[in-house]
Amino acid sequence: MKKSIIFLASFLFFTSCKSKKNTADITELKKPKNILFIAIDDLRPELNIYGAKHVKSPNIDKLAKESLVFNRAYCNVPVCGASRASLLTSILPTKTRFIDYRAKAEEDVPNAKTLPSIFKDAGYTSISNGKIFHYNKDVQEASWSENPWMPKGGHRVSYDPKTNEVIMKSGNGRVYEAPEVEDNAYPDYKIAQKTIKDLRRFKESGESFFMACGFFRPHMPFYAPKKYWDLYDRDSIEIADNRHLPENAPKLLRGSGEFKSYSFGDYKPNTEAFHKMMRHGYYACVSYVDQLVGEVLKELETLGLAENTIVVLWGDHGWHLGEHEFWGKHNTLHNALQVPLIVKVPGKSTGKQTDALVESVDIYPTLCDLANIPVPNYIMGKSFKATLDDPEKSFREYAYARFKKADAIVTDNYTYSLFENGEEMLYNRKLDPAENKNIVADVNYKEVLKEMRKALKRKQEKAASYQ
Ligand SMILES: [Ca+2]
Repeated sequence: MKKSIIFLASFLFFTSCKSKKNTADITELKKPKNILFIAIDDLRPELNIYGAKHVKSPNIDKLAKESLVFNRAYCNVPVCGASRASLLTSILPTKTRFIDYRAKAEEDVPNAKTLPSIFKDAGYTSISNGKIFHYNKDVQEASWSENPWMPKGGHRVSYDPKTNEVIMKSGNGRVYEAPEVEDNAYPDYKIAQKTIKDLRRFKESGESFFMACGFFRPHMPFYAPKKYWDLYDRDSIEIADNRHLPENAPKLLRGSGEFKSYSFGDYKPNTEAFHKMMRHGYYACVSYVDQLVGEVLKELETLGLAENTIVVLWGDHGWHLGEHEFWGKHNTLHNALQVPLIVKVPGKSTGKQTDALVESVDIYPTLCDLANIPVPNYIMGKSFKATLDDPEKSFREYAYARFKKADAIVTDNYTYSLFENGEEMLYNRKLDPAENKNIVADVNYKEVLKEMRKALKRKQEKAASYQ
């Protein structure tokens, strides 16, 4: 009898301790977390953390050590404006919505609530520095607490080493530039500095923030201070080994023409020297932006804000760096669709990688989930918070993307595209990771093809569900 009373008393004691702990946990969860959303224009997942040891990005590497790195993240539209408008509204593209770089959320989905507007309504100060929406004024009033900030001249800033002056270009100019200047010669530096200034301001005021910081590079032109070019030895840069169209390529499969709007100086397009120069320039710009990302993250730590700030680093779409003799995005091959995605949730993520398949539209509901903010019921992404708790957990089976004349499905093993003229592409990426052979006509893949067509139809129906 006595024993059982002691047992009961101990039980009650431990139960009460446990429930007190739970209450503390819940209070902690309810505490608003800040968001730092870093968008890097045209950054493909060719980074040290993705096995590309030749790319020098020590600051992104450092962030990855405290984050969950997504090995299979995909954009929903492989072009700047549309990709961003889709992510920031968590609505998928259709034939008439989020078409190209000119896509604006306020025109394509005027009644949708943007991700920054959700946070703003929840009491956060929402800030846009640099390139977030493609057009600064897109959904400006609803989304941001202050007018979106852009450095003077936007990305059209060049440096003239002869006159020692920063010059604004009217056109796109030459595709590469490597002057002996300091980091502050280019607008991305100013975007980092403005973000740092805002972080200091919010530390002072104590307000919760949704801070979006969008860098221009490594989008063309490849302009970076010479010291970042000097991190790479051009002779040892490996160029694409598949400088040809895929076997059985559909007629409608095209590369991007964007690079042709630049001049190439002494280089002749698609020579070996051109391939090396383009890769060199791209890598130099990645390293330059990496340095600036590092400065922003360092400030976050110095201010003591890091432990209460969720950090997302995202590239808006993939990029062909000479594969198939293509330069840029603008198609539904894997290289144009896969994006880098790194999510740091203090106290949760610990430098792991996940093979869970996620789409850009999933970022919106995940951030809301982490901040305990309800989302509109029409959104098309879903929260991958459970994957942050357990990186082994699978998430989606199919990712969906579309660009102009093609819709696409990506799975762990396959990439499938259906063009508007009825042509199809199917690649077995386990056997053919570079997508060199379209196997759509191979009878051995009849069942796979059937599954892809069905998956695509379901995704199209989903995309059409928002009116
Ligand atoms: Ca872009």
